[in-house]
Amino acid sequence: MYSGKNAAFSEEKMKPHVTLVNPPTPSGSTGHLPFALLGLGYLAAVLEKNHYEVDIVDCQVLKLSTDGFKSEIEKRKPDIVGITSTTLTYKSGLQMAKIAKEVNPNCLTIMGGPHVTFWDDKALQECPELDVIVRREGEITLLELTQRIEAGKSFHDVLGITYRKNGQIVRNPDRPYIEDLDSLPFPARHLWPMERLREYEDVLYLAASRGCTFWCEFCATVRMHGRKFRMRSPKNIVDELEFLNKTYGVSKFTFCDDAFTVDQARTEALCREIINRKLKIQWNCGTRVDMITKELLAKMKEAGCISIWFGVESGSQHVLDAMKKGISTEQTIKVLGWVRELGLKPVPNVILGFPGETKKTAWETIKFVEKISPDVLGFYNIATPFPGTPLYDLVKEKGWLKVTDFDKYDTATPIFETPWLSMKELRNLRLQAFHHFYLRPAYFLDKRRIFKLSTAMTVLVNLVGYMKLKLGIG
Ligand code: B12
Ligand code: SF4
Repeated sequence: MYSGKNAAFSEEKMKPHVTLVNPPTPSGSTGHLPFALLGLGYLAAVLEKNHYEVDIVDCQVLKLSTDGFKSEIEKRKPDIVGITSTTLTYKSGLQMAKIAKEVNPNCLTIMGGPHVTFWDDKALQECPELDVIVRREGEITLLELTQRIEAGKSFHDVLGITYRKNGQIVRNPDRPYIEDLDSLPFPARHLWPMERLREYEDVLYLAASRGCTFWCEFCATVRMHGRKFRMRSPKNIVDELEFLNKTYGVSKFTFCDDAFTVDQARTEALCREIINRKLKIQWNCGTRVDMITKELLAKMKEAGCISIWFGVESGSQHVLDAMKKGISTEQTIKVLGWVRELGLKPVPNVILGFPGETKKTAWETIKFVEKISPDVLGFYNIATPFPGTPLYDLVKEKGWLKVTDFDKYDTATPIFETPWLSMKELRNLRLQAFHHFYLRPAYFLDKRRIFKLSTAMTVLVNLVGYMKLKLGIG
């Protein structure tokens, strides 16, 4: 266990070396193409700005095995190892902490991110090799921890951390959110092998805001980033776009915000800034159907927006209301219609299996999605009770939780069972949803794709899946 004081630093006044780590995803889980994570990128940028030596080991980008990670740590010899984790990467993150301690028992191991923020005490109980949990936003907390280590001082009063003191777990008060997001430097993307990342996908990710004013039952954002929409200034965002465009020659961008257009006036100002600076870029974003107008959509298109993810979630009003989503199916139909009319691509994101869902409501959703978006499918996610969400509290309280292995929390695996829908039924419904979408004549006879190999492959895979499900195999 870490004592909280590091004599070596106070005597020699050395600058601590920090290594930030993105752990691997569990094998078999559905993955996204790797990219420079914004959370780690911001943490690194703040440390660099304060003249600390920092590097990043992204196990997903480098495809590192446990041994590979160990030799990276042996080579870099960090004094502080900071690991990020979602629920899905939590267990592999603990493994990374163990390895770091094995290589150097004197290093300080820290974990942060949207899982351990709500699993802080349990993480410290489950992993003796983990010294500190940083809850919620981490930039200032990690900086203060590093400064304390450098000065050889105790970090026990640093806000926003959970740690051990005399064998007891102590949770310090929360740190207030960073109100002025413009004060943050741009994420330190240069610490990733950018050329290699661009071979996967020539798109860069950025975020214009943090937090959300809504509070959907399945979402962790509000407890994580606050029930308030904090947005960077249009100038600051476009400065970053321009910088990325000039530095990396990239012209395609994805905004990672949960609900990009919550502040519609600012979104409009952002679009004007992009247009005024004559940036030749294309971008996409995600938002809610009740936070957008036809005029704003037109402005977004003019500024380079090409597609928008929508949290459609369900085609059943009953389920939408249970989710406390605060939107109606009519709103979704209307807004996705505008999006198409303007020549933008709407991508619906859907959740199946929320408490209250029945086979009937799930089929309402499947048909609804095919109606509002006959040619593009976002994702059929399984409702997953991530710690920190109201859904997690509900599922625990009702005794419905069946799967506690976080490696399975990939939103493709049923985790809980309700009186209305069994896990087997839910698993099958999700598969049927994909089969139904891709095996419709309207999909594979579509003029734009009928002779494409990728269409033939998609249809074939779904046909095989459909047959297997019918025959009860696999
Ligand atoms: C971009 C994004 C992705 C990207 C990148 C994921 C990633 N690891 O960052 C992709 C597309 C890969 C992705 C995939 C998934 N995602 Co996602 N994603 C997001 C999204 C929209 C933005 C993340 C982001 O960049 N935020 C901005 C940065 C600044 O915030 P941050 O990442 O939280 O980092 C800060 C703090 O957490 C903290 N911190 C983080 N790490 C560390 C480490 C240390 C050492 C310290 C000190 C602090 C610290 O400090 C950072 C700076 O303030 C968030 C929602 C959100 N608003 O955060 C969901 C979110 C993270 N995703 C979520 C989910 C569920 C998933 C998937 C399971 C979905 C799926 N169907 O596959 C997968 C799992 C991926 C995985 N490998 O684990 C959930 C996570 C819930 C949970 N408890 O795990 C979130 C919170 C969405 C939600 N509303 O519930 N996702
Ligand atoms: S799902 Fe989207 S709209 Fe709902 S609370 Fe989360 S971020 Fe906000």
